[in-house]
Amino acid sequence: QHPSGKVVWLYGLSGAGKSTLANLLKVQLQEAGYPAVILDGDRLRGGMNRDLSFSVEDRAENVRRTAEMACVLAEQDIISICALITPLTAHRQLARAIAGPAYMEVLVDCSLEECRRRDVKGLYCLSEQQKLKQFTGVDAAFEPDYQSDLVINTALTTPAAASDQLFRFVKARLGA
Ligand code: GGZ
Repeated sequence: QHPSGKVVWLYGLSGAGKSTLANLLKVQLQEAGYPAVILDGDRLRGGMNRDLSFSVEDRAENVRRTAEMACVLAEQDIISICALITPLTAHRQLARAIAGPAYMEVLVDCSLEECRRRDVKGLYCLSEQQKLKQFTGVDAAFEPDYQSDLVINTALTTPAAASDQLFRFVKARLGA
């Protein structure tokens, strides 16, 4: 039984706002006294997962490793905020299967057009110039699921309001 260990799985397109939301949620949880850590896909791919590509199979392995890590942390009453694109329904099913009842799935929803407009890291531009292959939403599949436990549209809310909504959702799941 792990009463306060949870796995908050934020998924969505590159540029949808996963990392921003993860950072804001972490601060709110910590201020409320809950130990929380961020497992960010982009960050982990720089080290632990640097052997992985963006093929469907390697994305699954990326998800598997991250979910296993989150599970270990949940067993120690830590809330893991995972921020990975996790593009396919099968990828999210894998994360859910690993994390079990601790898992909560949050779609960080934002249209491709808006992500392209933001283009925080210039990746949409690179992909347009064919300099980046298998880019999610452009030439690699993305399957949003509007039945996810929570759906937050970051084009329609401020980061602060989105984070408040997410914080309330997680707190309710903690029974707090
Ligand atoms: C998607 C890519 C790609 C391709 C590099 N497709 O927005 P970012 O930059 O900071 O985060 C993205 C990150 C995606 O890694 P994940 O581990 O979250 O993806 S997955 O869950 O699908 O395994 C993006 C950057 O890596 N990036 N190339 N081709 N994102």
